[in-house]
Parts: sequence; structure tokens; C-alpha cells
Amino acid sequence: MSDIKVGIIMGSQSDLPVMAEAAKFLEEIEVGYELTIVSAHRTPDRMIDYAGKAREKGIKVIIAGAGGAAHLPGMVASLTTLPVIGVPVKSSNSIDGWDSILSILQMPSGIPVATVALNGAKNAGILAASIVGAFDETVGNRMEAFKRSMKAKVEDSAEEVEQ
Ligand code: RP5
Repeated sequence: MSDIKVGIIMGSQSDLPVMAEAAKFLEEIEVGYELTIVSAHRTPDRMIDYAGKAREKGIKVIIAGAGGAAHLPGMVASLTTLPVIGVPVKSSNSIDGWDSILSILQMPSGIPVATVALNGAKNAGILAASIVGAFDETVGNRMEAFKRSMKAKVEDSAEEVEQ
């Protein structure tokens, strides 16, 4: 069985600077992932193929990022029973990113996409690792350590400003 647990896909290479944040977190937490470009509009057949094969590849959760008329996360969610996390990407011709946010967030009943904030790919990586960690004790323990380290940072900074 492959150790790739998370599939990261995005509509265009122009989304990569944002989506790389998800990959970076998964690397830090040592969760296997694969990353590729799949466009809902320009390569619909590739999208159908990706969604159809994801589960048999061992993927447990898909992170899908897109901007503008951002149909990739929702369409992938319609094609798989794996959980899909959507990352609205603020693309250059965006109307402040609201096009990306609303087209990923406003899914019809029955086909949810767990939508993170605009350009919130790091949180998508954290959420994906949490989902994997719910069933994988090693990853779950690493997520516990990650939370503890965030807590310690806040406590340290509080001590610093209180002095
Ligand atoms: C979407 O359109 C992509 O996800 C990207 O955010 C946006 C612009 O794509 P490019 O024109 O840069 O390829 O499909």
C-alpha cells in the first residue's frame, strides 16, 4: 500500500505558490502526499480520472485549490466519497477573491467541500493531517505535538510581554 495519504490538486500552475503551503505542512508533519495540476475546465477528463482513482491509490483526503470560477473542489467532491478540502485561491483577475470563495463554499446539499479561508492552504494541510491522524496514531501523536508547540509559543509570548 502506498504511503500517499493526501492528494493535493490545483487548477493551474499559477496556484502553486499558494498551494505549496499545504505541501509544506504535510512534509513537516511527515504525511505522504502527491501534488499535481488538474483543471476542471481545461482538463475535465483528467479530473474525472483523478477523482475515480484517488481511493484505490490509498489517498484518504483530497485538497483541491482553484481560483475564479473555482469548480475543481466541488466537482471532485461530486466524483468521490473521500473528504475534499477546498482552498479558494485569489487569482490575478479575481474580484477580491470572492468569486473563488463563493464558488467553493456554496455547495449544494449532499456534496460538501470543507472550505478554508482565501489562500488558506496551510490550514488545508493541517486539516488533512488531522483527518489522517484520526485513524493513524503516529500522525495523531504528531498533530498533538504540533498543537502543544503552538500553545507553548503563545504562552512564551505572553510571558515575554508580561515581564
Ligand atoms: C483557475 O483559474 C485556476 O485555479 C487559477 O486560480 C485561475 C487562473 O488560471 P491561469 O489562467 O493562471 O492558468 O482555473
